[in-house]
Amino acid sequence: MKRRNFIFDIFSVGLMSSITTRLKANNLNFSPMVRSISTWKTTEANFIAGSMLDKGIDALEAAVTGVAIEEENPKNTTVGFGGAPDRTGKVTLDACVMNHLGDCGSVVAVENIVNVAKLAKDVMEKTPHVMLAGKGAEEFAISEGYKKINLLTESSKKEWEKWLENEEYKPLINIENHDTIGMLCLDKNNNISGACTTSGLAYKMKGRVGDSPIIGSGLFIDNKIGGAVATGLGEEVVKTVGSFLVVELMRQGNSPQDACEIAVKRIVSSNSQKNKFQVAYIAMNKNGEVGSYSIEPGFSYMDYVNGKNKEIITESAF
Ligand code: SD4
Repeated sequence: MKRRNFIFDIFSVGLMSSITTRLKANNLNFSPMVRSISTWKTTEANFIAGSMLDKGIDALEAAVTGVAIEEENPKNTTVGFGGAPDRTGKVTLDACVMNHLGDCGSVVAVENIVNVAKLAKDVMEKTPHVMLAGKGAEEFAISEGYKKINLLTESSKKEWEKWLENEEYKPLINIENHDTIGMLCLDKNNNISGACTTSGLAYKMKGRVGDSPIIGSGLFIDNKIGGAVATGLGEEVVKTVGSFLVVELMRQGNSPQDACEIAVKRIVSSNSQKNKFQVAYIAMNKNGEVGSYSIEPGFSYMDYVNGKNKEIITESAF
């Protein structure tokens, strides 16, 4: 059975009507609009998440299932299986999740486990902690029944071996060549949750961790206001606690679009050189309005709303 059919089958009938009945019974007053947005051209991942939301599935479940598509995609060299390794040849993954209650979970520098966003959700739900790192995270995954898998594909290995010939590490990221997936979902209960998952920068130093698993940097949700996720050069996102900043800017009354622009310009104002690096944010507020902005051109995101899944090209500072 094809993966997509399989997922549709699991949702089967009935969920939506039971949610509607519950809402009517509780006399809740909100729009049942659903929306899912995700960084880069992550078409199928966003479609799966959006379809789940349409079926009445909870925002966090939708986000974690959606990003798993990229974690399992060997062609995406910035996420999960097939991710580019660090300079010692090890693929190490970072991920985090945050839900509408303000709960969060995160895993950093995890080896041999593919679905690290789900693992971050398990850390949140099944442990007394928020973050697990390295071997501890891997051992927790194994104890939860995750399979141990070598994440280095033949093609990523070949690329890395080519890189070893010069061992030239350029902290300048190729702005067209990274596909970390960060996703924000708004469900039928008007709750926002999000997930972010990455293998980080190709040929990073052993032990390097970027923004993606850091709550407030790679991802932040405040269910009263909205949520934001970041992609790009994590070091620069961390310096401004970027996703938290975007949400705080929305709290002050800015639209998601303006909030992303202000947060990007805060980074640009202390790094004036064009083509130095890429950082991009996507954001969504409680009304389901969305926005996005990047430093350099070339960034796009996926937007699922009203049953349609479209790629949106983002405006940039340069
Ligand atoms: C990191 N922010 O590890 C990630 C990289 C990224 O698309 O977004 N790549 O710094």
